[in-house]
Amino acid sequence: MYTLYYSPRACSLAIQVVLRELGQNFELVDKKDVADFSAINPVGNIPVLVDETKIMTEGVAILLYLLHKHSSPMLPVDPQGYQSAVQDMLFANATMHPAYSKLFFIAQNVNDEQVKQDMLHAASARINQLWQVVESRLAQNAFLGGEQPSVADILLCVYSHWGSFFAVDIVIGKHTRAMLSRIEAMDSFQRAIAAEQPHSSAAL
Ligand SMILES: N[C@@H](CCC(=O)N[C@@H](CS)C(=O)NCC(=O)O)C(=O)O
Repeated sequence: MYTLYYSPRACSLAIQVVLRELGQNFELVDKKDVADFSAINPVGNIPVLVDETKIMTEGVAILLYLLHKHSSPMLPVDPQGYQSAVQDMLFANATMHPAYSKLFFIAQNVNDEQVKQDMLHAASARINQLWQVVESRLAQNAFLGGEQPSVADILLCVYSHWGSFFAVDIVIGKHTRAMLSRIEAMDSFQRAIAAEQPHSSAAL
């Protein structure tokens, strides 16, 4: 039995989707309901996954742990397939996620409205450049990993919602929008979103 610490619609959503894809039971704990979250993760970030007594942080490390432990085809075992899957996960988690994180940082820390807007625009230009890279990858395949959803697609789908929190123009190409729609339609994704609602009675 796992415990997943999360915030609604944050990057922890991808961990929950993968837990569901792997058929695992888990308890969800909203970070805001924890009196002293720094005792769980001194960095202050979610996701945090607890497996029995083992406390795990950093999204990709958590995902790799789960995919290894439950022998998922979403993590190929052949060296080339493994490398590609991890590269795509890190593109999402270590390149796209930080690009979006800049929007949150600017919105929270820049007071001058014109400067804030200029910085948000610059940050969104970088995000759009990254979505173009995704778009060119998806010209041939339904998902980044091929014809089946990969963990990287799930991560990107979670991040793709964050642009709407800001007055920025995020441009996502048609192949990418089709991929994101397919991920959003997954039962695991829908159930994960429902379970994050306050006082949700959705079955975990
Ligand atoms: N490298 C970290 C980044 C995690 C991260 O930035 N999480 C954000 C939410 S998406 C966070 O916890 N922000 C602080 C907060 O929500 O209080 C990981 O992949 O786990």
